Amino acid sequence: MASKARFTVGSHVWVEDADVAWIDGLVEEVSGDELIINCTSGKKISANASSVYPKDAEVKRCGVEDMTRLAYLHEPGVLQNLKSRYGMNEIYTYTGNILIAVNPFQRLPHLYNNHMMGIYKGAEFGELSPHPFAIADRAYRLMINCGVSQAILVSGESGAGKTESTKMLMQYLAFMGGKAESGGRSVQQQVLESNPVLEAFGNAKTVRNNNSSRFGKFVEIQFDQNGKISGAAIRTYLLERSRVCQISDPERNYHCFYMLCAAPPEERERYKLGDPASFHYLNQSNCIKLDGMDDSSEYIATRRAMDIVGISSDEQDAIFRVVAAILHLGNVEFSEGRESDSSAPKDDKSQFHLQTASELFMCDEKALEESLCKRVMVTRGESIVRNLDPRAAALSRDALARIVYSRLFDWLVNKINTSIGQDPTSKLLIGVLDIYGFETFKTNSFEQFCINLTNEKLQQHFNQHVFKMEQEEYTKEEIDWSYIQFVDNQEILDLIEKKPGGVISLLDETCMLRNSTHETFAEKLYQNFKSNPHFSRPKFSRSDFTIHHYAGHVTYQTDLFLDKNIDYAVNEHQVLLHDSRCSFVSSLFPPSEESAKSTKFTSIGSSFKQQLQALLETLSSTEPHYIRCIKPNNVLKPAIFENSNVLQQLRCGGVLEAIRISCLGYPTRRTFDEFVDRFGVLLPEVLGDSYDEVTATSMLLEKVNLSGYQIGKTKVFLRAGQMAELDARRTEVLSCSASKIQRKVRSYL
Ligand code: AD9
Ligand code: MG
Repeated sequence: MASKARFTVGSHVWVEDADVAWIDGLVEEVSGDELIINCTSGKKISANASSVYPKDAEVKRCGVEDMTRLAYLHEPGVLQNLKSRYGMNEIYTYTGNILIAVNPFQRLPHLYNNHMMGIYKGAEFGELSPHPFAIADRAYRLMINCGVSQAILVSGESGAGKTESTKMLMQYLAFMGGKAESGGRSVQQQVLESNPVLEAFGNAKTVRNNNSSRFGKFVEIQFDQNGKISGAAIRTYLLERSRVCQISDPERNYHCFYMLCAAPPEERERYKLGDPASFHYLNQSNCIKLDGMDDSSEYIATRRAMDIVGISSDEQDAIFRVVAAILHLGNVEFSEGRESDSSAPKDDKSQFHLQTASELFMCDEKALEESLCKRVMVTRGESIVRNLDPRAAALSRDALARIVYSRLFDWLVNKINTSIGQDPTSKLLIGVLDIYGFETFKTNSFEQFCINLTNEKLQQHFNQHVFKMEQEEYTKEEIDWSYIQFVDNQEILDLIEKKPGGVISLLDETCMLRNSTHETFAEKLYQNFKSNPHFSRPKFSRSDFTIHHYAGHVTYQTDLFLDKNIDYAVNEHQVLLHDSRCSFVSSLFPPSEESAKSTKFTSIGSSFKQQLQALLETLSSTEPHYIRCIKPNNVLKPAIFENSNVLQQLRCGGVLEAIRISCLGYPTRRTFDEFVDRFGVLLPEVLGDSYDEVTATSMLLEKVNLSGYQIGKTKVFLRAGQMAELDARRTEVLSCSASKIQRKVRSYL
């Protein structure tokens, strides 16, 4: 967004500042392109006009509800608007049809009660303050009136408020589409109660969010012809498996583990559970308790939610038995066995936990031990049993814990889906997507790679849509828009997912080759993408690679890419649990064709890519709506708004890109009325009744010698910078007449 504005002495401006991103002030001197700016903070800054933006001196302190109402649609203007609104607890703002939600980090219950839902019901979009209910209402109405399926895409970084917003959307849709049923479990209730169940098993405390969803989710709510909810389907994406066995301080494992340790005494006894800090999978971090979360009441609430979504009490018992078994499994340690390079449970304590785990899994204790400490290798039709050393046995134990947990999670999702039921006749649906935002950390691994691929794809979808909406507005106003260039990130997507030849394909190829390492993988990437402008090899690195994503450059560490991409249940584990006397456990490990060959490889990257493809296909058949969640600070506290942090998120969420696309066209739109009101001083004769609004507007624009603008049917459309040009003229005229008046006053004195 290059600044094209003309500045004069007295112009209100924004100028870049290293500390707070943008700082406002008045132009004091102009010499060519160099400006001296007297900032409101007291600083005097000299800056080139190209890094200075005009500031709308007339904008109200409370800001505007829709960014497109800003006279200047640029970074500092957008930021200032969000900030002043946030200061007044106005956490929602529109940018056209996009809702920006800034996390308040405090409960604002008056915003979300039934009374509020009633107010938003059927209200014209834009008539009431920006709100997720307004987005849900518009989606619902469009679906009913136009018979088109809708999708609401919620995005933002971890802790920004996606899941909270998603829950509000679902609450509103249940309110609109609920059937008045007496007794029993209504579909809408089941849909709502699926949230606490999935959160218990899929959410955890992280450094970024005390209730972080460790999976992506797309909830598809189906409606019948009368607009009533008739079914629902939940799709989940990439649960973070590593957390089950490995956590770092001060994070926690999945909530369900702590809940179960705080269950009523008889249940704890049944599962031989005690202090959570006595379990290896939980005590790797010092954080056991969470402020504001009572694990024992959460346990009861989760059980109740499970009842509602249709999980029988037998099934619930089996689920928690498996959760407990995983905790015990984690406490089995290994030491050197009798034979060299073999392993065995380290001591009585480990033996006890092994035995308890086998009881809870309802499998044979000896078989469990063998599945952890031995591997069967099949070479040329012959099976050879190989011992695992203590380190390898511990890895095998963790692999078992991870696969059981991820199968358990998938089971829950499937169960909820079958229990709520699908409506095969439904042609109308509203999908709500709550999926991880763009991530870039100090070290970025396979998870960040998949997450950023998701965002790259959603960004493409977003750009296409924003572009389309712009076009529609121009068509409606019957103005010419043909020269807007479309920006696309297809090349980055090709780099990642093209088959063959993209990063994922090359990763799969490497995984299938014997003796390959992350270094051979990295080498392959370097060779293939030497001249790709979206790829680079960091200096001095032997195995890292950098992708130039739309939201910035991210360097990935390949070390664990191969391991993390390979998805299979070790044959010994598969056989062991399939043979469990508990039908629930056995059903988590159905026999599969692959299980015969011990390590048949399926690629997580490729299957994730396919899942994303399917998601985008669904999305493309819907009318999308966007909510961009913003986390205003990293200390998770109310009333702190960090400029640079917010800007970075606006960039990653594509908000600035949307604004950029809009700036390529006609970012400023004013009804003729408003326009003549503001700029009438430039040509006072248009202020009377002699001219109609359209003529008055055209006369004003001619007077200032602007070109390239468009006169629509109800509005005037200005190119970027033209509003500033008009304002500069206005400032001149006003200050000129002010000094004339002063001179007159002085002459009277
Ligand atoms: V993550 O990617 O799953 O780690 P989310 O989902 O974006 O993340 P979440 O919705 O869980 O974030 O919000 C984080 C916390 O912010 C919540 O636990 C609330 O304490 C807080 N929050 C978010 N939105 C609101 C709100 N509208 N009102 C009050 C909120 N508190
Ligand atoms: Mg979440």
